[in-house]
Amino acid sequence: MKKIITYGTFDIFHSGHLELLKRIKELGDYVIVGVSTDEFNLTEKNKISYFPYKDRKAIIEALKYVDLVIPEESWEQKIADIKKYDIDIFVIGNDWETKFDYLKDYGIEVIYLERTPNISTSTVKKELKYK
Ligand code: C2G
Repeated sequence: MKKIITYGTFDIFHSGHLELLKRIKELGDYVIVGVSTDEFNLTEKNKISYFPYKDRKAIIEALKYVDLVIPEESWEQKIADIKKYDIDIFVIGNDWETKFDYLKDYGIEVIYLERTPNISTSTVKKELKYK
């Protein structure tokens, strides 16, 4: 069974997120998503999500492409997660191209998938005039 992991905030869930998770599922059998906690967003990504962690988690858990959701609480947890969940592939959008190449040192594949063009949470927020 090929196990895949990815991480993200997934705030104001949109088709770009869905397309990513759909393509991730096509790469393997079991998909784990680390959803960034509100604390991690604030302290490490300097962003406040519109929806709180529990709601963002519930949406991702409901997707047929996702098998397990875990909290993303630190940048460093990826290595422990790869070992804990016996991960084969790490996948993320190519806005992160090269940033996670170091994970190859832990015997896994690292794949960057093309971001879906013309949609982003920040644009949605701007268009809805959300500060
Ligand atoms: N994404 C995409 N296409 C878009 C928007 C987002 O493919 N139009 C992808 C991103 O590349 C990412 C995932 O959807 O792989 C989640 O996006 P974000 O919630 O913005 O995640 P981010 O803030 O980049 O957090 O440790 C990794 C970080 O937690 C990633």
